[in-house]
Amino acid sequence: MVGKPVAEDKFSFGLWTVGWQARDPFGDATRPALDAVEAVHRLAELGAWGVTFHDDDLIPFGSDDGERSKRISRFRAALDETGLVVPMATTNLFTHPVFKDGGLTNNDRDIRRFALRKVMRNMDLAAELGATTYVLWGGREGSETDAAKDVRAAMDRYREGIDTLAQYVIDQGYGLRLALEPKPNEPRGDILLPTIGHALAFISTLEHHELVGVNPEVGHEQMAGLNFVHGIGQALWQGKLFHIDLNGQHGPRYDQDLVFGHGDVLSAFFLVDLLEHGGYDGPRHFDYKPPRTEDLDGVWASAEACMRSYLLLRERARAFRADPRVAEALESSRVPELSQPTLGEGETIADLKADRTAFEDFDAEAAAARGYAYAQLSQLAFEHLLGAA
Ligand SMILES: [Mn+2]
Repeated sequence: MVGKPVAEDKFSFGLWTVGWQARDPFGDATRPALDAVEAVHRLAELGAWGVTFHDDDLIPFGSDDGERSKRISRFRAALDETGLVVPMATTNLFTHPVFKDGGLTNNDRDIRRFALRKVMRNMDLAAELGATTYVLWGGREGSETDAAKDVRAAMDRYREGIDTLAQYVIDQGYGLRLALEPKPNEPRGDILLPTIGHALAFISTLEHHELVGVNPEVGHEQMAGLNFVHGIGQALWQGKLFHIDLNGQHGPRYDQDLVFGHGDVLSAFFLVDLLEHGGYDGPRHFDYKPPRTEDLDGVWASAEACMRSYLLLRERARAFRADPRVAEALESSRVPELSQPTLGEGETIADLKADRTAFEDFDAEAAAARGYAYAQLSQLAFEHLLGAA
């Protein structure tokens, strides 16, 4: 049985998740606006540890300085009262019509400069509130026609933008790392840096690449038909999993932002197993949308469901790892053997070429006949997931 979430679980939610009023391209809002202070209190009561925000979630676009400081003070007071932390913050470079062609890669130079300033201003607030990760989701960085965007120039500007922001963090002495969030499409027809792989390749070209990692979202990779667990595995391997957005998705279609686990549940099981046993100790951040059908009670039920789904999957993953039959099955599948280097210690290429057992005397037919026993291993995982093992 799993208990109530505790701070050590590091569950965090975006203000825009529980605060989503459920406006979609076809329909109006189905829920009233939710006050950020109320959100902080309710999340704390449910056992969340952290809250995250876009600048405009907290301070409406265009607010004057007085309004701005009033909103920040109220938010701060709610954090102090509840003990909730702000592990991450991000910028809204997509809602206002000025960003209809993007922020950092907009064809209009003055809009790119405005976007940089908007990010910097919210980085100041993020640092002030103790955040350690700054997410950049370039939802409007992209195009609907390939005639509109010189992708090579756009990548130059994207790099210039991220390099400038990383330099700003260094100059200000902020304890922030930047995390890029890939998404293949929606709202743009095609979005730049569409997958974890694209983002990792881009990051390797940055001046301050050590300060920049990724914030992958379950549904975003699954929209592209990709294996999220493999993407997270590679991000971890490259030391680039700075943050993660957990939610649910049913394969390639619009971005569903379902409750965590309420999509591809088998993938969610292996994801939690990887996060828990793969050395990730960052926030377990939920970036989902309470279904449009729900009233406010349903909003809180869905937030609770995200955390409970994670805890249930964590319990199942732990049972899977602790089961001696699983250890045996992993051995039968030679999973641990993959951790053994292919060349021996000190072995040279000449040694490999001289090793007749590696090639000339290698019995490919016999090796090809070996079964991997993955069917048995896979079923054990499935049974643990269902609590049947
Ligand atoms: Mn999403």
